[in-house]
Amino acid sequence: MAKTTKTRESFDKELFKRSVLYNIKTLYRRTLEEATPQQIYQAASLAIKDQIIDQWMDTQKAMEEQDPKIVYYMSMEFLMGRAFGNNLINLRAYEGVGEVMDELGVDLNLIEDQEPDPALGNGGLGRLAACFLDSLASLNYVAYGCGIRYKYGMFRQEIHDGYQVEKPDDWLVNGNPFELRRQEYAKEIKFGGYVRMYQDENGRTMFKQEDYQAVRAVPYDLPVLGYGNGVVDTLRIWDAEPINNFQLDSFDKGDYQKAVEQENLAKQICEVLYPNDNHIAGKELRLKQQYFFISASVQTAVQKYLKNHDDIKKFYEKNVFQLNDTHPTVAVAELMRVLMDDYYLEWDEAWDVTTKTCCYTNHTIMAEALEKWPQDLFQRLLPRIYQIVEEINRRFNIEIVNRYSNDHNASVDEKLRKMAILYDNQVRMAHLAIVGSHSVNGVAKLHTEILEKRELKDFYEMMPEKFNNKTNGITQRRFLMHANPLLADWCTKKVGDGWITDLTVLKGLKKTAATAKAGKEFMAIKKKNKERLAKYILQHNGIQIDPDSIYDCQVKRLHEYKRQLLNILHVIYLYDKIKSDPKFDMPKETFIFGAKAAAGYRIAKLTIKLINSVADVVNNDPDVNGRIKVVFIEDYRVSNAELIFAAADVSEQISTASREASGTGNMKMMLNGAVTIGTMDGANVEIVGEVGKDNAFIFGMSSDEVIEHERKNDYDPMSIYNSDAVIKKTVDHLIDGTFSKDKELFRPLWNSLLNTKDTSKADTYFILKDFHSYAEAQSKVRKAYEDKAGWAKMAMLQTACCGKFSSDRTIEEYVKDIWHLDKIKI
Ligand code: 26W
Repeated sequence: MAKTTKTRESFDKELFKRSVLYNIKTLYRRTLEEATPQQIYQAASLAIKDQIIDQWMDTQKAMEEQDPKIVYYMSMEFLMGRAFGNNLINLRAYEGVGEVMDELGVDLNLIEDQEPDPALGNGGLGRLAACFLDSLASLNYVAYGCGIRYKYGMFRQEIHDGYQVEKPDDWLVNGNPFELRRQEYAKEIKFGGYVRMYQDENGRTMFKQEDYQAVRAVPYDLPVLGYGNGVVDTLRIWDAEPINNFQLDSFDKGDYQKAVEQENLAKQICEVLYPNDNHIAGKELRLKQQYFFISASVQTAVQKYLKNHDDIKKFYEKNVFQLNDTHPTVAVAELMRVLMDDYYLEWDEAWDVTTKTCCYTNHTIMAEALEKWPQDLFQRLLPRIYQIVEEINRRFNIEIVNRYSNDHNASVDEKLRKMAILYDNQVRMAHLAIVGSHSVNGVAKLHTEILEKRELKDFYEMMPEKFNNKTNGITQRRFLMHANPLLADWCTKKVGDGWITDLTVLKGLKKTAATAKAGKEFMAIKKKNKERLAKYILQHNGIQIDPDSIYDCQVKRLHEYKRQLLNILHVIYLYDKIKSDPKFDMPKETFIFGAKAAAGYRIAKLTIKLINSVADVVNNDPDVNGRIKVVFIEDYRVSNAELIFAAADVSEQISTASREASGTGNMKMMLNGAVTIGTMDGANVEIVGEVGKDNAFIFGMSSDEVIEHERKNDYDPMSIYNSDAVIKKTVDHLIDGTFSKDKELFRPLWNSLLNTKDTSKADTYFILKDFHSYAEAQSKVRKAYEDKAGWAKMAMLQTACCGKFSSDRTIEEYVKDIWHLDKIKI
């Protein structure tokens, strides 16, 4: 750790050391020698927090003086990952703290490992939110992340006999040293009851929710540090508490039942993150979670604004709400409610403010992820909000009628059917989000195109001005500086440290990439990172892998559309090749998987079992002779992801074209010098655009081809199976006992490819169709890897060309096109 993490001059090592020792003493009545690593971690965190608080207060002061516009990033998920190391990096104190720990005889890595991963998110959408906060603070913007303080985050995954077992993620057992409870900002949130209408003394019609159940929303603030700029933004996550503690006399008043109910409601709301990714469960509790954190956040934003502004009609000039997918969409109606019921705006005035404040990002086209709520449930839980949604819908329907009744090319009925917010006894959240926002964006060029041309075509035609693309990005501070300090230092040595705040600086490496010497250095670093991962895998999985083998990595949520099954079928195919031709020559290759499956997703869980079963057979077959190895890394999460990205040679991005909205793991691997094998899907398209098609291994159908097959409904995997002996043999290994004594065990996977009962449900993700093209791309990868110098050059080019994929670039685009924020000066 040399140049890159060089500590700022103002960091006072002696003061920090004293502070750690003092904290150990006052918190635990212990000396350093007596303290556990967890206690040292807590003590060191508090010492860091002390420094953060000063900057946090300075940021608040600057905000009050400069009155910049603020973005509220509203999201049910923030997959922050560990804060300790990241805070040290952004404080520019990582190296200094490392030295202090050395002097104390403490291993900094061991201390970092004491922190549980805050995993308040499922996958891509939640991690994107975390990268965005890092970039916002680093670029001097004032931002609030608004979310939920789940007691249990994403479950911990254990593998028992090859199967996923979910264990609760009790991330708060030892407390969270970085958080601040702000009970003075608590808000009341109301559910249920009915709406009473009456005239007030000024003759205004008023709407009042009565006979409701209430909970108290209490915010906890987490600091979000900008890199080296003294800015500290806030992630505000809400916890639920009972409104009034159990009062004995409520029993006498006949309120006993209600008191119990309210208490239970408060206990439930923030209990656990829904572990579904790209699939709705449609549970009432989830809608409660949504309204809970949105109502609290909207009330807060309005009150904060009115502290130093008097015209609520100009709220949008100083505030913008970004809705992270449809999950926070009740914000549209909640803001309307607050503006009308609490601040007496007329409908049109409130609507003007609301639509100018709200913006919506779509993150998926997967039909099963589209949020729709049963109308009666929505109405029962949120009676006033429902009234407002009804009125938004009524007015929007009139707009549709006005717009299309004289249009001979359009049928008004069809437009209403396709676009109404309330339809078929459902509340369609995406439609509410689009109608209530002034900006609708997709997360990669291809994805936005698909939204405009297909998924949201009618909306695009009616309001094209709202639509725009914002290709996702990732933060280089976490995914290069923290994840891969060796490579970070190497980059700094070659092109200076400007890349830390401007990733395009890395394009300076292109010249470097041409030299053999640089290639050797680059691959030597890769090797070190591969050894680090091998050590982790040996410790956690008990499997020995060879750091000289190709590390082929697919780490992401387990989902059929992401096609982990295609990957493992290809391994099975290679295994067959080796078995039938003992001399089959290939470079050693390790296939690394990491993935959590939603707890109720049967096929996904069975895929995990299959990967582990294939690993058992392949890894222990003497005929294989170490040529291929398969590893499933347990409990994939941000902290071990960092180790994997740094060590990857090959980045598997093999979703069925059109299905992966963007992907961000693809960018993290690229940044660390992994070469992509992938389909032309999501941001892969743009990755190829940057690195050039000769420096990526692209295969499979295009998104147009996929969509065309679906339209014509003419894909027949059975005919492929019957006419292609290789595919038949490979697929039949699922049911011939090769990987399980119970031949029926993997039958559901076989059926998912070749559903004989309902052919329209066979191989919906085109695995067999893309199989040969994938196998061929894999064989090209092996060939390319054998040319050591050529590979080194290609790997370096990945790092050199990934400037576009910094979340700093993404955030600047949001600011310029949508948010129009002001930078603050500290
Ligand atoms: C209601 C259940 C549910 C939960 C999560 C539905 C949908 C989601 C997310 C929108 C799924 C998600 O994380 N999507 C991913 O978003 C990333 C960030 O934009 C993209 O890079 C991924 O391609 C996309 O799958």
